[in-house]
Amino acid sequence: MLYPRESASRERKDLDGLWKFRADFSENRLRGFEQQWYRSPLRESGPTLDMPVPSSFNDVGQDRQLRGFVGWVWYEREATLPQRWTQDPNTRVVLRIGSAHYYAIVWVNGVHVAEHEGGHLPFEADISKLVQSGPLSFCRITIAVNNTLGPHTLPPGTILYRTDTSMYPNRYFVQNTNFDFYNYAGLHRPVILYTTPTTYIDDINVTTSMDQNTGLVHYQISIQGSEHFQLEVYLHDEEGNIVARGTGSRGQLQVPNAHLWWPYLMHEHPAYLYSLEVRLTVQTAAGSMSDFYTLPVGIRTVAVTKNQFLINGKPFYFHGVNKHEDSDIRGRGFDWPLLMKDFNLLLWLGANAFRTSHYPYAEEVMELCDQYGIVVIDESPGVGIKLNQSYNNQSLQHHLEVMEELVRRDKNHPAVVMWSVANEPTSFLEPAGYYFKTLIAHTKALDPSRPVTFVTNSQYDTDLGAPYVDVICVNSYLSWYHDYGHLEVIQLQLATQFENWYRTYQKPIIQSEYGADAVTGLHHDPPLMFSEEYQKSVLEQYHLVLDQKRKEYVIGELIWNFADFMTDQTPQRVIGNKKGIFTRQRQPKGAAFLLRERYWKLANETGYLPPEKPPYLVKSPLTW
Ligand code: BDP
Repeated sequence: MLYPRESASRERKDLDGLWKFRADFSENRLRGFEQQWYRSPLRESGPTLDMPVPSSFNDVGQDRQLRGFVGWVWYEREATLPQRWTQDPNTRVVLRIGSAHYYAIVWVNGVHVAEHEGGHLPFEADISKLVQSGPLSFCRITIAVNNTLGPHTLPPGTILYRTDTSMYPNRYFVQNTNFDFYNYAGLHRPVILYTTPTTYIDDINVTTSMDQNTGLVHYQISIQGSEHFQLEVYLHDEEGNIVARGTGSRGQLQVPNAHLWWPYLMHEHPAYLYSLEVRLTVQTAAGSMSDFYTLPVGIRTVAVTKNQFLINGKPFYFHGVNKHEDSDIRGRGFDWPLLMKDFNLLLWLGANAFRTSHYPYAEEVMELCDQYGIVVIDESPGVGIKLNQSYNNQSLQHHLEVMEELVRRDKNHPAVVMWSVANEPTSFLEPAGYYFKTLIAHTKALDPSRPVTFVTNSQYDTDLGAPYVDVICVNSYLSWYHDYGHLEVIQLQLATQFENWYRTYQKPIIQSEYGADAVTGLHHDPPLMFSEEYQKSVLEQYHLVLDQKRKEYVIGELIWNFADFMTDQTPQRVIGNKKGIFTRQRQPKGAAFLLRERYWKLANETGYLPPEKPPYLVKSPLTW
């Protein structure tokens, strides 16, 4: 699925801003459907709130009930359309929702146009007929979103009905989940309208390889709307020069002396991006019609050996973070200032990679990773898969579809070097073997160019999914969830962990999570749990072992977590998880400085070090 970019043939209208909003507090949560709230403007069926989009609805208001609301919420907004969109029969008008968590139903002018399951991937509807059928120059968009998670959703969840009326009110229920982040909900990413001609470039698939110094760009383009068309493709370098050209819907472009796409801190000129300009021409009875789309292309290769991860044939060591899409007030809502702050912090830290724990991130994030050279392990929302029933056919089928949507969306990003199909499933349960075998094989069939993994916290000798992964990604919280306070056991336990996994599988290993909570500003020396000193000490102990094992088969370390983040309320969480090396407001704890020293040292050993660390960036952001 192509990211909606403007071009000479495509326009885009952003629908960000305040939408009308109502949560359906009726007992069965179905009043909106019973009364058909989509039929007429929302204000006519009852009171509405103003709700920003993109944003989670949870933390914007002062209402505790709305914060924790489970069920259907209704969004609505009217959009005025340019006359050409509504009157030109050669224009196709598409409504695109970047992310609606979790299940969404969409109506335009009261007519059902789309339904989508899954909160982290985009979906769209062709609404041309609807907006071109009358004299109207505006349309009313209604989106009902349900955040309920069940045994077969991704992530899974359970609704617990509390029936003891001596303890709970009538029909009382709570949403339970098996993951450690708040189930924020709403329209989390941009909602837009865009146009294409009625015959249009539907998808482009690019893979790259190298033959000596010649870069090879293999492309495949799919067209919708007509079978009779001409296609021309031009590959431009960063200066805008055409370096290769081709025709037809598939082919191979050769780029002599290609500039490769290198990760941040691995090369003097990281993240080199070519642009693939695609021009479609169709002859119709009414004349000729064109569509133009330009896709950024990074030429790079990825390969895995039994103890290395190779990018462009050179060993790559992941030194980076796990993130969340999470911040004050907006929850999981997309926000440009926050995004830039996060990237500036990654550059400052000397991080060259992150994992999209525990769901796909916004497309704008992936674009920035391409541009800055931040390598991505792209994770599906397969988190919290714990119960036996979450391995059944219905769950597997949905998981396979989610991987299809994810690969379709992110396949062209050079920054994405590996897919992660899940995080910390109960992969020792009997049905997990078939489940992960099928899921990983399917993902590899969708994209043979990238390795596939899932992140485990099971034991090396009982994990039934590990035989199918290309890289072992293992999480451990030594001296945190057990041996509380006993920093002295970390080195031994970690070395044992690595040796067991490597001896069993002979595959490279990433320490995909490790860390400790630290409440910012809380100090204690000698270090005690929850102090900044303890967090630093845990990391130091891990680093001693990582420094030995990275000479052998450990190929990366990703701290848990980049920043503090919101979770459900439990006695273990003090307004969220505090394992961030930055606070939720993105201010550094002591551990951030420790990691910065380490990451720059690692970069110095393994890559190219720019003359000065950021904030003096390698390239000025203004030119990016
Ligand atoms: C890991 C999970 C992560 C949690 C972390 C923690 O993968 O989502 O937030 O533990 O407990 O098990 O801090």
